Amino acid sequence: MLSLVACVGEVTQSAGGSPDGGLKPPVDAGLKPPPDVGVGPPDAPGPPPADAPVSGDSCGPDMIGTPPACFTAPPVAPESGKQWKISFSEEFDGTSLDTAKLTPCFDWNSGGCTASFNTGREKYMPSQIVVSNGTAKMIAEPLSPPESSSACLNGQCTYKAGLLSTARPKAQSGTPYLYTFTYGYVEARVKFPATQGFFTAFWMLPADPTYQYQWEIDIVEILGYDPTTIYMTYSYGQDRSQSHAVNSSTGNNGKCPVKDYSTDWVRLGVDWQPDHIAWYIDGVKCDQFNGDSTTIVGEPMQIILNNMIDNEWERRWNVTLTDLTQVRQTEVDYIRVYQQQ
Ligand SMILES: [Ca+2]
Repeated sequence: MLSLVACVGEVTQSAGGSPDGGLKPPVDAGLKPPPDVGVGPPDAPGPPPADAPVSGDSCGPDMIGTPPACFTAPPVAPESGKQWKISFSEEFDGTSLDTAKLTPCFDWNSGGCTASFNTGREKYMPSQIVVSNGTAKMIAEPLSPPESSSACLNGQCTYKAGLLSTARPKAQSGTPYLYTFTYGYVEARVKFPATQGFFTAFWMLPADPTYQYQWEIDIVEILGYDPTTIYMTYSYGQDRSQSHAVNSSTGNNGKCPVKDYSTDWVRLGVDWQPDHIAWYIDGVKCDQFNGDSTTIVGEPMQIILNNMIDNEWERRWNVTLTDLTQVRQTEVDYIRVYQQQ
């Protein structure tokens, strides 16, 4: 289990039902812009080929939306009589973070933008999010001088890192969540760093200001030393005391391939519905947890994508940084939520 320590007060959260608890996001040094799988093309230069329709009213196969706003369809068909609709989409097409959609701070951000958890090395800072060329870069790099904090390893934050979430930008001021949803398919397309000590997490918690989280959906948790194992976990029940882990061990991704996912862009998604939660990597279904209203969370959730450095899980497994000067980034092409209507 993960211990989340807020900057303010000693709000301890168990953030992870994973067998080892580790929650945290990565950084990747990917330097080339990704082909964007989703949104339609920018202004088309020049006329279309003679045999192409001058104007289309359809996004084409395996896509949803209305041109030019076309998005890759979820890897699962909607229920009979329903359609997938985009409910949330951040494509990072601008030149800076759109703070109306995402905040670079944790939900539990009283006392500053950043609270860390798992007592890793990282302090989250807005400066560590860079948006350009259609992607967001979440940059993890040494923090100099270090800053004292009970939320960091040995009381000292020695790294600064990036986080993106749909949480409340300023919890103390009572600002609302930027976005929450109940049921749907959520997906991010990312490139994460395969470097020992860096950790990438894409996950969801209830949008509950009391912090009394009963549920947690870990879409993925990735330890940088092993880019082939993508941990997928659902925690539920009283205080998240019960869990369903897709992975039985390292080198196991349920029904999804075990391979180095850090070498290219990867689509990471979860389909959360009233009677099941299913995990997908690059559109391939890895596993499904079946349940009902007593075991499947039915309240609004927030989305979090973040990096950790030498978190508790990595320390326990002795897979921590080998070089305290390393700079890595996790790159994000988009974060989307689709819902059935
Ligand atoms: Ca993009």
